[in-house]
Order: sequence, then structure tokens, then C-alpha cells
Amino acid sequence: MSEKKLKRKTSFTGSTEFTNIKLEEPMRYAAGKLGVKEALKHGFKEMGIVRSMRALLEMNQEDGFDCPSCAWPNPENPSTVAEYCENGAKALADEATTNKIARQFFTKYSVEELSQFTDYQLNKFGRLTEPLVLRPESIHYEPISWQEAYGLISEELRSLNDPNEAIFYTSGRSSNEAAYLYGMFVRAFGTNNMPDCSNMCHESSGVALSETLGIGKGSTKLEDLYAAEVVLVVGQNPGTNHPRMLSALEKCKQNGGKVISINPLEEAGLVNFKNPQNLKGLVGSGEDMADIHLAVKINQDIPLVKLILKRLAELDARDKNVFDHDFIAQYVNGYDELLADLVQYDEQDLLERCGVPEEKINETVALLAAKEDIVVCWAMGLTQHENGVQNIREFVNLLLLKGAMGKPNAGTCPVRGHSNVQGDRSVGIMHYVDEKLNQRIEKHLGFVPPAEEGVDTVGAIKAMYEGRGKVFICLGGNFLMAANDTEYTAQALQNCSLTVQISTKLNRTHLVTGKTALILPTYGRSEKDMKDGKLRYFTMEDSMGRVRQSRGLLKPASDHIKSEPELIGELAHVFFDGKHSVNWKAMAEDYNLIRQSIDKVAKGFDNTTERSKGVGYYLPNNVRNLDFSMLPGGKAQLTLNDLPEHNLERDEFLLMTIRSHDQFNTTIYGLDDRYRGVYNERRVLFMNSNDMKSHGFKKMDVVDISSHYDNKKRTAYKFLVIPYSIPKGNLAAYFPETNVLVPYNRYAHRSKTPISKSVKVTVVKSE
Ligand SMILES: Nc1nc2c(c(=O)[nH]1)N[C@H]1C(S)=C(S)[C@@H](COP(=O)(O)OP(=O)(O)OC[C@H]3O[C@@H](n4cnc5c(=O)[nH]c(N)nc54)[C@H](O)[C@@H]3O)O[C@H]1N2
Ligand SMILES: Nc1nc2c(c(=O)[nH]1)N[C@H]1C(S)=C(S)[C@@H](COP(=O)(O)OP(=O)(O)OC[C@H]3O[C@@H](n4cnc5c(=O)[nH]c(N)nc54)[C@H](O)[C@@H]3O)O[C@H]1N2
Ligand SMILES: [Mo]
Repeated sequence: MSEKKLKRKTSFTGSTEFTNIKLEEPMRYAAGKLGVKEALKHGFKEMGIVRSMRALLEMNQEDGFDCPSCAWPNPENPSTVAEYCENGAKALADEATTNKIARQFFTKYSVEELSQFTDYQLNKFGRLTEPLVLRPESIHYEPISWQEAYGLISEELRSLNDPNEAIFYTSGRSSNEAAYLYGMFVRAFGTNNMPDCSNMCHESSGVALSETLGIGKGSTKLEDLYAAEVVLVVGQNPGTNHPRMLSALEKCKQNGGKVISINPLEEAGLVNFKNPQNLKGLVGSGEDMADIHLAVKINQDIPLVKLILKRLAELDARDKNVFDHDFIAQYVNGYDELLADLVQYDEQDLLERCGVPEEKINETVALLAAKEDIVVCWAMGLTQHENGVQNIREFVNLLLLKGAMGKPNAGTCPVRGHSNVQGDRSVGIMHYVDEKLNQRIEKHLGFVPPAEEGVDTVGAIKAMYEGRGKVFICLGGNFLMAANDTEYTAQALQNCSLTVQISTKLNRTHLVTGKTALILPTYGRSEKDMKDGKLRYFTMEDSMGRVRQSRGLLKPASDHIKSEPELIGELAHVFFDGKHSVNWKAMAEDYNLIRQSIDKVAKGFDNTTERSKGVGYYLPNNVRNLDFSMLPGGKAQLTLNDLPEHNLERDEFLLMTIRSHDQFNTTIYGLDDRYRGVYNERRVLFMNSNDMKSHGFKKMDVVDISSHYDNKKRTAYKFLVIPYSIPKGNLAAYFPETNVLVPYNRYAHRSKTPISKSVKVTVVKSE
């Protein structure tokens, strides 16, 4: 029998049945932090009353655990009441669910059968409770001991011709300790093949900020948002994805600050906001969070900013006080070139491209001209385009011209996704080579790390597809559904000899696998990690660069699962047969040893065990000290960025793939998108009602969406058309259902972030 015929018949999309949609008007407001009572409602169903009460009271508190949802920082003094949001409560309930997958489950269902379930249904089965193996000829997972699993992986790794035939992915939920141990094991094994979720997320921010400001992270602290004069929220939906950020914006407004939202959609929470924890929010109609909403067309942020800069430059030419000339003279490179470049653009053309009404531009220009303390926040609406890096550089231009950098209440704020995605990078999860890091590894860990750049997510998919990547190990995440071009990625995974998932819950990447597959179940953030009667804890780095401790408190889902550092350390110990310059086993047991090692090897970490206590400590950040010595001329860089061109044909739209209110990335908590007024259905396509008319679509028409890159038709079948307030020519639909449309070889220049927010598509009625 040929290799191909042996392949399991697993579905990489799951069912496309509709689930009984209900529509309402989109909501005008969103809540930030959540009252205890409401949050408990989410917990009770999944976790039971006692577990919910205990866990929610400890979430984001000083001696508690870090919320497993987003990376928004906790305030220095968390309020005595709840410091969490609705979606944090959902994330916790999802992780700490009392639903468990028992041994008989995999006897009952084959992987082929399981793959017919939707992602929502797969997640609902609950927590994984013991290590499992899917053997080459089998279609059923079966139990395997930890030792046997380590042995199997080690043998497979040793059998490779070249360490670069193995690829090690990381999702951003892992602690600093787990990620560090993993990253160092991968290097000791001999490769830099470390793609991570960041490649699909904020990589464009990292690239843009590094080259303009000398550090790939943001410069603001939470308090800076409170007192800023203007906060721009660009390409970001905080009401759903970072709800606690709304509390910070509310504080800003109470202090007299203004909020500008730049988004094709009027996202709830930016338009109007209710804080359930203050009386006004509960009884009144809430606050309008955004003072100005700029409904930019998808991927037309650069024309918008250029237009604003042009107008500001005109005012500055007259008054000489709109830009910060002292700051520019001392700290900034490229001023004359930027001004000369702006002159060539036609204002009317820019206006038409961005699609924003002129009076809104005027309002924005007047506000920005008069203010100095400006913060720009952004997320996926800027990073996930072909020109993602340039998008961000253009906003950096604005901040630098205004001197809004390296001082209180001003600066950059890329709002990170996964709760420890920033920390994972800081402790060494990256596919590129950092020579200084390599020198420290050699000095302190006693081995020579590889000097050759590894693959990122795009490179990993291609390598596996082409047979160059043979073993694929994932520390968390759901690679198949998170990555683009689902069909291609599925084939890539199936070409592997071994795929390994270290995870908490079942997902589709466990079902579309290599010849042999392993599931290694691990603790969630909220679980108590005990060793010899002592509680162990982790550290995380939040979106603003602060390192803090996190300790779980709930009884783990099973006695047969292991913490991430423990299983990584044990695997490394087995792989090296106990003979290596690093004592992996000791670190697997005692996380203080890992932290001591991080202090020596990772940049900026220092006395972490002590300093991460309580409110924690900030990692060094050169922008906060206005130190640009690492950049050309020792200065921050203004940059020239091109206008994006999409050249849409009459039947083409630009589609953004976004999150609903009831999901965390590929984990689907529920089928509602309450703020957008959609209930019990995810297969929806948001369309401008004029486009519906001109293209002959009616509300609830069933359509297929196709992209046509490289003469290949990729289709996402069966979506319901919903009229929505979205710019003409633009569409929105949820990820991961629409990932099939995003070609694997279309990504942002230089950061290689897939173009999840500007996919050119056509739409036709389903047959
Ligand atoms: N509850 C919950 N929380 C999460 C997540 C989750 O799935 N659920 N995911 C986490 C992760 S990993 C991440 S990265 C973040 C993601 O957080 P977001 O970036 O807020 O997530 P998206 O849903 O991708 O929303 C993108 C936003 O950008 C807008 N947008 C799209 N294209 C453009 C454009 O061209 N220009 C502008 N100006 N705006 C545009 C969209 O309308 C939308 O409001 O959230 C994190 N937090
Ligand atoms: N089309 C499109 N695609 C996108 C995006 C988009 O906007 N549009 N967004 C992109 C972005 S921003 C990101 S960050 C990626 C996300 O990509 P990933 O990080 O790969 O995906 P997640 O859905 O967050 O991963 C969920 C899985 O992680 C596991 N898990 C949860 N908690 C833990 C834990 O504590 N430890 C371990 N070991 N495992 C755990 C569970 O098994 C769960 O099924 O997706 C990207 N893909
Ligand atoms: Mo992300």
C-alpha cells in the first residue's frame, strides 16, 4: 500500500452545518471588568460553584494566578474586588472545567470520527487526562506511559539526519520557566526551528519597533494610559479581546483625556462603555469611549495617517509648535526626508483611499495639533496585512513628530494577545539568532547553540509540506487551525513522521497528524503545581514588560498530567540520557533553578525569584530612557512608507478574519457574538448593505467565499450574509473558519505575518 493510502481520513474543517442563527441589533456598549456575580455565571456551568468562587477571587491578585486570557497588565494595586473581565472568566471556566476526557473516549471515537465534530464541540469534551499515542496504522489514540512517550520522541529525534528536520512550535500561554527550558532544550538539540504564535500575531510590531525605536516591545506602562491626553486605539477590539483595557481608557477619560478609535467597525466598548463596577455604568447609559471614531477602510491606515501628518505639517509650518522640534533635533533621524515625502501626496486622493469623512479628519488634526501626551495602542488590525510593518512605522512617525516618546503618558502600546507571548520571546523563543544570547548560553549553559536561523510559522509549514520537516512538537496552541491555508497546512502536518501536542484540551491539531502522534496533557495556569509538599509557581511578562509571579490553586484535572517545565525537563533528561552540561532533571523539579538560569542568560532578567514578588518588576526598556544608541546615528528613525494598493476588481472584496466575542483564538467557548448582535452561529459574513444591493445579495443568503491567489481557488463554504455597518468593499468573517482562504505564501514583508486582515475574495451564492 502506498504511503498516501495509509493516510487517515480526517476532516480539517469539521461540520459546516448551520446552528440556528438569531440576529439582534449590535450592542452599543461593552463592559470592562466584570462584577463577581456575572462572572460566576460562566464559571458555575463549567467548573462548579466552589471551584469558581475560589478561582475567580484569586485571578490577577498578587498571590493568585495570572489570567489565562490576554496579556493586558494588572494594575499595581489590584482592587480588592474582582480584577477580571467576562472573557477572562470564560477563559478560566474553559480551562478549569470539570468535564474530562476519560480513557474510554478514544476507544469509542476514532480520530476520523472526532474530526467530524466542530471546534466548538471538540473543546467541550473537556480536559485531557493522560498521555496518549496514535500509532502508525491506527485510527484510535491509546494510553502510553510518560517514560515511553519520552523514549519515543527521543528515538525519533535521534533518527533524524539533521536537527533541522525537527520543528518546535510555541503558543503564548506558557510560563517564562516552561518556555525557557523548552527553548534551551531545542538549542541543545541543535536547531533554531522555533516558530511561535507571535509570527502570526505581533511579529510586524516587533520588526517595526525594533528598527525605528530599538526594542521590539511597547514603551508605555499602564499608568501612562490613565494620564495621556490622547489615546488612539487602532485596529483593535478591546471590548472583546482586552476588556480590562476599557477600565484604563475610562480612567483616561475621567482625567480629561480623549480617545480616538480607528477601525472599519464601530466595535462595542469603543463606541460606548459600561463599567459594571461603578454606579454610573450600572444605572446610566455608560460613557462614549471614543470621542472620535474614524471608520477607515481595511488596510487604508497609511493614507489616513499620511493625511493627518500632512495637515499637521501645514499647521506646524505656520505656527512652529505642532511638532516637537527640540525632541526631533535631539532624538530623531529623517525629519527632512519625511516632510519632503509628504508633499508629494494629494490630499483628495488620501481622503478617498481611507474613506473617512473629512470633518472627522479635521477634528482629529485639531486635537492632535493641540496635544503632546499621546499613546497609540494597536493589535491585529495593523499587523496582519502585507504592509503590516509599514502600518506600524507610520504610527511611530506620528508619535516621534509629536515628541510623544520616552516621557510619562505617551508612547507605543502594541496590545499583546496571549497572556505570556511577550515573556516567551524575552526568555528565548525565537527562530532568529541573537548572537549575544548565544554567547551567554555558551558561557552559562556550557553548550554551543546553533548559529543558523530557523523557520518561523510560514517556513515551518513549507518545510513540513516539502518533507524537510519531519518531527513537529507543539508547546500549546492549535497549529492547524491557527495557521493559514488550512488544506496546505493539514497536508504539511500529515507529511510528518511524528507530531506531538503538549496541551490542555482537545483540538483539531490532535486529529490531523503525522504518522505517529502524541498528546502530552499538561496543567493549566489555574492549577496547583505541587512538588514534595511545596507549591511551585511561575512568572509571566505582561504586555507592558512587567514580570510577575503566578500560582495556581485548583486541584489539577488529573493525577496523570504534568506541568510544562516538568515534562520538558524530563524529556530533555531522557533525550540526553542524563549526560549533558545542563541538569535538566533538577530544573524540572525546582523552578527556582530555572529562574536563576534565566537571570544569567535572558536579557534584562535579574534576581527574578525575589523581584517578581508582589507587583513584580519591569524589564529594561531603552525607549523609556530615550536611549537610541543601538540605531543608526544613535537616533530614533522616521520612515517613508508606501500607500497600499489592492486593485480590486468589481466582484472582489477585501475580507478581514476576526474574533467573535465567544472565542479565544481557535478555542470556541460559545456560538454567540453578543456585541455584534449575532447569536448561535459562527458561519456569518458581515457585508455593507449597499454592496449587498449592488451584488444581488439578501440578508441570510447562503454564500461561498473564495480567494484566487496564484490561480488557485480556495473556498470557505456556506456562510450567511449579514448586513452590517462596515465600509463598502470590505467584509468581515470569523477565524478560524475562514483560514482556508488565506494563502500560506502571502504575508507581511519582513515579519512574515499572514495577511489575515486583507484577503482578496469573491462571494457567490452557494449551489
Ligand atoms: N476573548 C478573547 N481575547 C483575546 C483573544 C481572543 O480570541 N478572545 N485573542 C488574543 C490574541 S492572541 C490577540 S492577538 C488579541 C487580538 O485582538 P484584536 O486585534 O482586537 O483581535 P481581532 O478580532 O483580530 O480584531 C482586529 C480588529 O481590527 C480591526 N481591523 C481589521 N482590519 C483593520 C485595518 O486594516 N485597519 C484598522 N484600523 N482596523 C482593522 C477589526 O475591525 C477588529 O476590530 O486578542 C487577545 N485576546
Ligand atoms: N485567519 C486568522 N488566523 C489567525 C488569526 C487571525 O486573526 N485570523 N490570529 C492569529 C493569532 S494573533 C494567534 S496568536 C494565533 C493563535 O494560535 P495558537 O496559540 O496556536 O492557538 P490557540 O487557539 O490560542 O491555542 C489553543 C490551544 O492551546 C492549548 N492550551 C491552552 N492552554 C494551555 C496551556 O496552558 N498550556 C498548553 N501547553 N496548552 C494550552 C489548548 O489545547 C487549546 O486547544 O492564531 C493566528 N491565526
Ligand atoms: Mo495573537
